[in-house]
Amino acid sequence: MSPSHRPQVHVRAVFISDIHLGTRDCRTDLLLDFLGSVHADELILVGDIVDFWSLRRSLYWPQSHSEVLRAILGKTRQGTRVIYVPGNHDEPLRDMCGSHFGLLEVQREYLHETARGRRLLVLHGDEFDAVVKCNRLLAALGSGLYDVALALNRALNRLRRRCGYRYWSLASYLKTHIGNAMEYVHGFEQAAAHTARRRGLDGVVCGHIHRPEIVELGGVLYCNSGDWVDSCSALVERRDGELQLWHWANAVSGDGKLGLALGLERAA
Ligand SMILES: [Mn+2]
Repeated sequence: MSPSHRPQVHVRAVFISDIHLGTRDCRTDLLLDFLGSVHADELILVGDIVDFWSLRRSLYWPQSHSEVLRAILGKTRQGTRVIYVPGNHDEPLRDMCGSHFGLLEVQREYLHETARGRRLLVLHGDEFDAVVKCNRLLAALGSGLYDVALALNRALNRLRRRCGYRYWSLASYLKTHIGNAMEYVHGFEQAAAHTARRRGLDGVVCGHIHRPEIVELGGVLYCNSGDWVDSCSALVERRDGELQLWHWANAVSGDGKLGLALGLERAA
């Protein structure tokens, strides 16, 4: 069935980040499937949607990347309010913060209130890099390794797909199994939670580190919507105000699709 003719799950809000359109790593197939399956009152783009850095190095823009932008803009025609919070890879758009284009608006950061009255600060998260990456050498080493891991991941998954196995992320495996990467993640989460706490809010929603999460940290909620390179995840607020992480690679591989459609999946 084409996405436009499929019944959609209706949710209150969808947060997605780190799509990285303009790179080869972006999983547009899964993202288009997700966007076609979900109707949200609000769609909040939490940065690194278009990767201007990568586009500046080399122009890579297949048809499917235009289709993603069209699907997002198409949401506004279905009455979805779209809020675009640019990240560091789509930094040029930060000049447009405060602009409105019909139901699409660009914001430097955004305050989202859930149906249960939780007030969440939404920002991409590169704001915390200065705090977290005090060791510049480690940061440089880390991003170099990350590129190698992504390339390996791509090759491995091509092979796995050909052999009929389901998508598996080497990058996220490495990130949870390397001590320094975990230290970075921990530092990032603490910095984000601290910011929400200091502003007297109930929580924070970010992207940037490509690591989906919902966790309570020192009295505030830390949420990360993940990415569409590895984890292919979205943070979703259901109509009853419950926040969940939806992992779309698992959902389409067959073992979670029905549960997602019925809204029966457990909270993350
Ligand atoms: Mn980023």
